Amino acid sequence: MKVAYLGLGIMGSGMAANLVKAGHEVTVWNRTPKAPPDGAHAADSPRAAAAGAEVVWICVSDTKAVREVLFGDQGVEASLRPGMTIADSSTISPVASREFAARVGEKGASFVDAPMTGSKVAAASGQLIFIVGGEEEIIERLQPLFSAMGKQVTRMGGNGMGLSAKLAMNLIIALTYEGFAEALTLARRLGVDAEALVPLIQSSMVRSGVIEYKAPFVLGRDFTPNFPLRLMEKDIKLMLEAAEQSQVKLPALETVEEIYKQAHADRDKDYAATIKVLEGLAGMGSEGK
Ligand code: NA7
Repeated sequence: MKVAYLGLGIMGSGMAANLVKAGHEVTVWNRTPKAPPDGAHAADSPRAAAAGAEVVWICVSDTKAVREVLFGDQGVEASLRPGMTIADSSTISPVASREFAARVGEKGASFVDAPMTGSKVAAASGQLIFIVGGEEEIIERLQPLFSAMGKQVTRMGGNGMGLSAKLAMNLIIALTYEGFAEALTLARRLGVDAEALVPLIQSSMVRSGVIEYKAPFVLGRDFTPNFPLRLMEKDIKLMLEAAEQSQVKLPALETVEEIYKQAHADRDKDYAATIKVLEGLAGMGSEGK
């Protein structure tokens, strides 16, 4: 398929490269000029990348960025044609996403929200899980692209429903990691050997994929961003905004948001670095001891 891929960040670079590897004709654009993946063309604006594309795939930071890429001065909108499809893998507001779908629809183009779960490693290895909202027939047409980038596609309903489900999933990730970080901090303060605690956790009913993935990085004090803290903080804001709109109270998440605010200096590190706030409050040193 002829695809425009917009946004070559941590996730987008691997995803675009996998589309090329699967034989699709890919034109990429990134706000800060960047070398395209081998075999892809580069365009100098979203509008130029989208010209002539059957599908425009977006993966940028936040709601504002998606709005700019779609409807800004050099946005995709000017290149929209009936029959074109926009797939957005950015984690943004479900309400805004539905608004974007409606505006794109006025030009006869289709829109699906296709956020994903999986790390930088899953993006690079084509093992993402897509959580999708939009018309079934359109999602079916995108199947060759989903297969190139991921291992699973789950449709959650109409426009915005992929994002709504994704926010719920990330809520669990944020709280699970916070639970692990608090437990580890307390255990260390009590003199428990962290290297022995992690296998114990993973052999019991407390085990979790989040802990399995994050524990080696935390024990190795490696906070290189797989999922940057600033993006999880953005997602927490989206969850709390969605909760307010639907009269839901999320007291634990409100508390976790405070930890993220205190971790501001580490915003470009992995969200696992929020453990440093807890260690600081416990009077522990920079090595978590
Ligand atoms: P990264 O690695 O922070 O990459 C973000 C991308 O978004 C990167 O290409 C940015 O371009 C781009 N960006 C940011 N702001 C804008 C604006 N205003 N206009 C155009 N492009 C912009 O994020 P990830 O790849 O980890 O994650 C992407 C999404 O998937 C995010 O919603 C996650 O929550 C899930 P830059 O290189 O800075 O010029």
